[in-house]
Amino acid sequence: MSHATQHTKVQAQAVEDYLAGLPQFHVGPLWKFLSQALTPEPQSQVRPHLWRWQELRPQLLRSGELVSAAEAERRVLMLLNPGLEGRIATTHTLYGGLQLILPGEVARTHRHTPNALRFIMEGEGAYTVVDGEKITMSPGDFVLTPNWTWHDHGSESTGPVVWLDGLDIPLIQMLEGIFFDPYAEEAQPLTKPLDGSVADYGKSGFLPTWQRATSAHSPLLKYAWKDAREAVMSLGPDAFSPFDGAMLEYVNPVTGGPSLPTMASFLQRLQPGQQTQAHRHSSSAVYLAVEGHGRTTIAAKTYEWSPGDVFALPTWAWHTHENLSASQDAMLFSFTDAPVMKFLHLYREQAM
Ligand code: GTQ
Repeated sequence: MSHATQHTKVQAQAVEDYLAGLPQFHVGPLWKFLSQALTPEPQSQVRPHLWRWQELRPQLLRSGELVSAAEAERRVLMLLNPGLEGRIATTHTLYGGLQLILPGEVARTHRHTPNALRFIMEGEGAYTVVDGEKITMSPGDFVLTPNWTWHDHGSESTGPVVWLDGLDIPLIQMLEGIFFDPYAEEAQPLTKPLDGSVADYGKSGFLPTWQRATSAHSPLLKYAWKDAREAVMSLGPDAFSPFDGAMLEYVNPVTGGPSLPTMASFLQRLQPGQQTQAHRHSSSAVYLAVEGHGRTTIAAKTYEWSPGDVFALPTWAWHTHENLSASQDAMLFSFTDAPVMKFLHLYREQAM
């Protein structure tokens, strides 16, 4: 063995011993981890995944036979991303769940720091109360429960009511910003007019002059399906995106910004036969198929959807949408974490 080789071996052993001794000081060598920490682009643990309505609806209804809303507080099947085992997460920042409320039930009043949104999937006659305002819910309605607002849900329906919950739980957990408060009573008092925020802020193009809310979230707490659908149907060709089709954001009518500070929500229409061009962005999303039949290709894998199916889009993943019907429009609702990324100057978008 040459002197040089022996020196190298001694040196290598010294480095190994040195590294083995570091953990006791709670330090680590960046030079061993730099390339895995600072990757050229995001390396998402989130997996694209589609949850089938046909499979989940029976599971949800079964939960209604086994667990009451009173026992559960919220009777929800969480949509758990297969790449994020052990976490309450649909993407790394967003949570989606299917909530069921049965006739006569009340899901008791509470508040929490995560923001919530709801998109009604099935059933008439349920309501939610947000800070004293009772809000009626019909299929397709989009409803907000902003950060720290008191909310309870109830049903005056004769059948099951189901909606998609969207919350920023994983993001707020990561930020260690979770606070939760139960209300002293099951239901909170109704202190405001029924659907009052819709009366005040729900007519596009008009705002009250006397009172103009300046909160971080939209003062409009419900966006009715009829209005949203009409708006997306009447969009002119100049407003179509080659990447998203005819797409509208549910905005805060006062600021034009996202309806919630952490989540942006959208309704998009794909015309019969339409296939969008591939793009990717540094925001993750949860989609709900609302109408029609189509497929979305995410990172070269295809997910075929029909109404009620939900799918997760990881950040920075190439994707295209296709309407598989030659005669019917397809409609997708979605919510994303783009407002957070934009606020932090981390938002990027790329066309293929
Ligand atoms: O309806 O308040 O899916 O607090 C998760 C947590 C729904 C709700 C969820 C919640 C709610």
